Amino acid sequence: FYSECLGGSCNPKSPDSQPLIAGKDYENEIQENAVDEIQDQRNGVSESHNQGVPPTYNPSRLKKWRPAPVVLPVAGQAGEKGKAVHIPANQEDLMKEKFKLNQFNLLASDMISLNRSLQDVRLDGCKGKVYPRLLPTTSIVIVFHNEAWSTLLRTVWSVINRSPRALLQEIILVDDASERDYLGAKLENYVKSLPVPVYVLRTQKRSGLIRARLLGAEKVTGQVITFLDAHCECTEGWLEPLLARIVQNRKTVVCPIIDVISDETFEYITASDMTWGGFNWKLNFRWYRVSQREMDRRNGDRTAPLRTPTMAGGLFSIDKEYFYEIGSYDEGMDIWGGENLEMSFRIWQCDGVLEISTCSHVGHVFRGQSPYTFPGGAGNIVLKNLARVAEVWLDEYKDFYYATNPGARNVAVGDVSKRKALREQLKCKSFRWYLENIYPESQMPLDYYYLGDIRNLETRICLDTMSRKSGENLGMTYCHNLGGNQVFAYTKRQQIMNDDNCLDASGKNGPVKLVRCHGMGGNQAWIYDEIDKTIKHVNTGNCLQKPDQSDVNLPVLRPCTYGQGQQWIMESDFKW
Ligand code: LR7
Ligand code: MN
Repeated sequence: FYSECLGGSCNPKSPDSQPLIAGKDYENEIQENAVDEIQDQRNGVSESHNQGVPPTYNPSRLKKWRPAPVVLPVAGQAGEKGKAVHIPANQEDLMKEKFKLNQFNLLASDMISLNRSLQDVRLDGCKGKVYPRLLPTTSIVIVFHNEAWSTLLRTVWSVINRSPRALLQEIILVDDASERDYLGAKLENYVKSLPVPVYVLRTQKRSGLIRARLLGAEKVTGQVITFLDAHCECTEGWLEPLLARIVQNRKTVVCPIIDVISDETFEYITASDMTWGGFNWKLNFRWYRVSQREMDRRNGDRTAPLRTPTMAGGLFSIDKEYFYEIGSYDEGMDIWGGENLEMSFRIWQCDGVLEISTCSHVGHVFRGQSPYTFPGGAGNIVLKNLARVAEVWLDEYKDFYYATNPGARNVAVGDVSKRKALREQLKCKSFRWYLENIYPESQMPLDYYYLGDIRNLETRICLDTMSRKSGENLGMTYCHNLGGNQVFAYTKRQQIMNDDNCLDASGKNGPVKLVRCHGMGGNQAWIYDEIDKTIKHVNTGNCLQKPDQSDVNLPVLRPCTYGQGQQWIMESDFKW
């Protein structure tokens, strides 16, 4: 069932062969009473996002499965059970040298078995869950550019080792014009020896992960497409909960919890189940704490699937037909970035559901820096991809994107007419609807009076975040009219915010800090008086005032005098 080690690439101490699944392979078995089973599965499923009955699978296409066997640790082998690997001092130079190749500790990765064991990191409540006996098959699509051998093949082996065999249709590797020899013939030969069908496709030229995934998706013969990055490790029971959600509603797109594989030690570190995906004004994907609203919707059950406003993008399962129905990916996006938000907004706005299954855990090597080139420049490519997202999906809220990313106004977004037509054709809802219904906790304010710079009447200088982080002081500098750090929204909830930070004061005389917006008023509530032009802090009753002589860049809070030093202009004529 499992093949021998090949090509010298498997460590003799940790055989690349795993114990066989005893008994029968259910691969080709189709249940005759499948219809009844599906009906059973649907009972108790009342939480359709859509009105009425959720669209479900054609039951005759589902397969009976049994869990994959547990991968046992190998004594004496580095990194087993997900433990950290420490490099001896005398190999530190080599380690540093190798780190540069992929921006992770390649020396450590190469010491770990391709089949390393991991802990069962699931919540206890997950371990006892019973999933439908019939589930769809899935094809795994993994795209890569210059990926390391050990991380790529460990991803592949972790899929093979921890997926029910009957559900694993095939693994499709898409090489996006890598320049490393071992990813050529050696890889093709190696995969031939694997116990499941694994194919290697190649883009003709560097295409970026979005178009590479589209190429891979075209070849999928399973019913569900599961995308993974090329440096992942799937844990026990990762697949079943993903597929089970899709069976209940084929318009559900499901992500696992993405655990952290340390880029320094390759330690497997469990991520929080209380985190979901959001985004800031710059349209950077960000992890935020799950809202109380969503916890309540799940009746506090942390093992229940979590509705997430956005996804990280690399790891998810989607019904293949639905993938195309809903517009696959935007082919106009290059290299890296933005496609995850594009897909998240599209799913929610066009009547789908995006979830994190908190019972499914897959590790991913998070790294500090990208190891590869971005032909055309990383900044421009990402700005362009995100501008396409903003143009097609954000409606009037695209102003926030352009306001905080002055550079984005100068990039050529290309032709977005096809994507706009898709949005029309699918009769998708507005971004406002999304903010109101799916993401009320968003950092983009639903209603606001003003978006622009805030200028002191006396000194004519502008409030400025100075690129400071949450918890640091608000600053001021000369007005540059470009937005960015000088753009603020005055919201209906009385916040004055830049991106996800709000002006916040806790003492009578300040200082005024930038603090992550909490949306609860308190120290973050301000009243702008259009006649007096004062910005009054609600809690202290004091007014925002130009900086004292002592620190010319630090606005202060003082008793209101209504003088010019306390008057602020919220007027600008930027063209976002
Ligand atoms: O030109 C390229 N061609 C490729 O094939 C550039 C990249 N790639 C491959 C690359 O080899 C890798 O397998 O694409 C995959 C993703 O690139 P990474 O791993 O360098 O980037 P990342 O992990 O930061 O990517 C995250 O954001 C991307 C935005 O475009 C994608 O959505 C990735 O899939 C996504 N990864 C995850 O969601 C894992 C969790 C990270 C987070 C948060
Ligand atoms: Mn990645």
